[in-house]
Amino acid sequence: MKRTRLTAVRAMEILDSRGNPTVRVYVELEDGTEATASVPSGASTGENEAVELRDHEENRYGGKGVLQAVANVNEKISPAVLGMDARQQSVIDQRLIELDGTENKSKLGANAILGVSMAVARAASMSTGVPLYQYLGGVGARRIPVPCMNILNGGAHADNSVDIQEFMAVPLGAPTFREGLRYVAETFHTLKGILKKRGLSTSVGDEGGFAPNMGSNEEAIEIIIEGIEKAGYRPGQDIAIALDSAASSFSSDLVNHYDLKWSGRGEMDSEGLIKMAEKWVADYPIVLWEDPLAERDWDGFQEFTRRLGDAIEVVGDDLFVTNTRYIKQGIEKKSANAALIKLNQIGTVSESIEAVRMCRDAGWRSFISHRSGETSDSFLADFAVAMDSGQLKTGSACRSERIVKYNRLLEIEQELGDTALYYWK
Ligand code: 2PG
Ligand code: MG
Repeated sequence: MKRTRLTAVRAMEILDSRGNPTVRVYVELEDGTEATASVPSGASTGENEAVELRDHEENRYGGKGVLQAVANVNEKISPAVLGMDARQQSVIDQRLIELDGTENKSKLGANAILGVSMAVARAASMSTGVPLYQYLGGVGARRIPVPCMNILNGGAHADNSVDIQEFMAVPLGAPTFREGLRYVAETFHTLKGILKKRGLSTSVGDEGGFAPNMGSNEEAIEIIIEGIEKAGYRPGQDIAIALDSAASSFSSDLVNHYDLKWSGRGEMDSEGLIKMAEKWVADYPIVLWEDPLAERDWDGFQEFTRRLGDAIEVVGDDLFVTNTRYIKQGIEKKSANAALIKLNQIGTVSESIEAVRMCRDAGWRSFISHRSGETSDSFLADFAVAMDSGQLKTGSACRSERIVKYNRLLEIEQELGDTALYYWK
């Protein structure tokens, strides 16, 4: 009999990749296992995300301290879960949800709750001697996700003249994850050379993608295609392109009014954006488009999916916030054909798994994602393999908080040897 009961649960305040405070949780089990987990933090957040509890004490970290969330772990969550069996993930997560008692985890904070939820999963996997991806995904978990590498940043993630938040290189033609990672890392480096040659900035945005001032969004796509070719790959066949518009960040009413303010292209309605997207999908090798419209623009999403959903993957991020309540609506209304999955948008490992399950049952894809504020925790890599989703985004080929996830995937692939699977669809 494994001795996997929780004997200690505590938290501390650490810094994320932007230098803002976040929560790290430590748990211990009866058998002496010790595990930690650190919680990420977004910048372009959806309004229905679970609440990230911040102290709002202006004289500490500009109000961004998380000492209250830390205290909630130490004083409220710890006494409620001590003695519970770490292998009972869903029971523990349910306990956390009930202890909080609010719709959006605003009482204890999703940052406090998720830290505990992740640390419990990790501790249970360590104690049982099963790697985290297998512990969460079962012995059949052997598909390594295609790394959708964010190589150019704009919007709220950068200080430049590009509206689209993320331009990703998708190595869908590679035979293995290791090769796919090489394809896109080489493209990243080649792109740097092209930008340099043109006198454009090679400084990077929050997720490590370049953030140059381009003449237009189209020019940004074209320079990426040039990078793919110059690196020796065939655009569309070896490496395709994925976009995250994060359109809520340039919509004043979040419904139908958009202003492509960073590029200066100006105002348009949903129909204008959809027409623009149709042209881009016809002109460029785009295979996936996340948040092409704003988070309250359900009609726009529906129309976008009606017109482009057969050609590309349409992903809802701010629209669904990893919440089955909204994903269900999306499935009924055919608002998309995939959901982005971010653990801290919903706040527990079990609810994130539920969101993935709902997608799978509907024939949708799930796209596993980091946040723009990250930590050195590689949990996401194991989670992506466990969820069998076949696709993940975790930033560019620089910044260690991104690379640590890629490196963990390399490890998993090596461990699986010839049994590892890698394919786009
Ligand atoms: C997104 C994410 C992650 P943030 O919009 O998809 O890339 O950004 O974490 O800032 O919400
Ligand atoms: Mg997004």
